[in-house]
Amino acid sequence: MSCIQNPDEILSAVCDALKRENSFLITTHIRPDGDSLTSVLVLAHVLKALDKDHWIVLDDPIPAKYRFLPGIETILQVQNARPLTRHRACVVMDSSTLNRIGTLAETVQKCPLIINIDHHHSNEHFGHLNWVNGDESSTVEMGYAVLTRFGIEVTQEIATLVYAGIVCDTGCFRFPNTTSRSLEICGEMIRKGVSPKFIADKMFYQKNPDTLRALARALDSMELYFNDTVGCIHIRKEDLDSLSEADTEGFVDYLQLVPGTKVNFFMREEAKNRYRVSLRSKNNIPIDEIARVFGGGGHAQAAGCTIEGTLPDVRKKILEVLRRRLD
Ligand SMILES: [Mn+2]
Repeated sequence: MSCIQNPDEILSAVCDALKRENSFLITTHIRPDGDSLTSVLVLAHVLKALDKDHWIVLDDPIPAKYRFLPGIETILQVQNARPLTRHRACVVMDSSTLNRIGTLAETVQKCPLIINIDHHHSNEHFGHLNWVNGDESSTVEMGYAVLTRFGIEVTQEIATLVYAGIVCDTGCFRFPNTTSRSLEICGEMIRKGVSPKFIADKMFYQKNPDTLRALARALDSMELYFNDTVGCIHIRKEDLDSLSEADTEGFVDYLQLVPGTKVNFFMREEAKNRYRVSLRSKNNIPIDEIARVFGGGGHAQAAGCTIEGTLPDVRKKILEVLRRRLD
């Protein structure tokens, strides 16, 4: 475990390790999102510029809405990427625990050097080198800091990745993690040729008709609890047709539009008696603590977990934990 605390010192240590080692495995958490995907792709640009052997390997497939990201085709699925053991160093990005990277955790654990780069407050510092800063808007912003430290030219491709990652993790610059620094970086990325409309459309404002029908069914299930401070919606497996988890991402955010709600959640039936729960908090109730009660995690304002049980059971379990927190 590293004992370096100063963010600048740790950034230097990360850069030194990237210069020193020659073969890297780069990975991120399961259910990859815009920040995790852009983070690993930006880091790959750094390693490419340094002329290092590197592979990006993920446990889960890439959701369709992120396939526009430049370089996304270079990301390998774990089953197509064996053998992985020859890598000297492993960079894990945007993942608060080693378990969150899924089946790859076993391979990574055997790696002589694990570099952990993340912005989750709850990060478990599982690396040999841990650059964890909960005040960063996104992990891609940390990747961008590495890139600029090496003086690597920001191409339009890189700019698209950085902008997209920040937009994703700040919810289009709405979440409290939006910093002046993130906006400055995004301004710079626009100067490099990024189209804000193109990226916002790709990530947030393009839905196929099936997704909108599913959204209508989910919203129709809306219930409010505790004097209308907690909202919840759900969707059954049979109403999902072929929709993926990425398609229903953001459904919970519609509950956030109700002014009086403090905490909102969306229960998505994954299998019989198993629900994926997305939680959102509007003020100072750290929702990741609630998710952690059920073995999940995330950020203070946005978190998730998987809970076993029937729909009423799952709802009751969450409401009970929330009741204690809201008192
Ligand atoms: Mn992130």
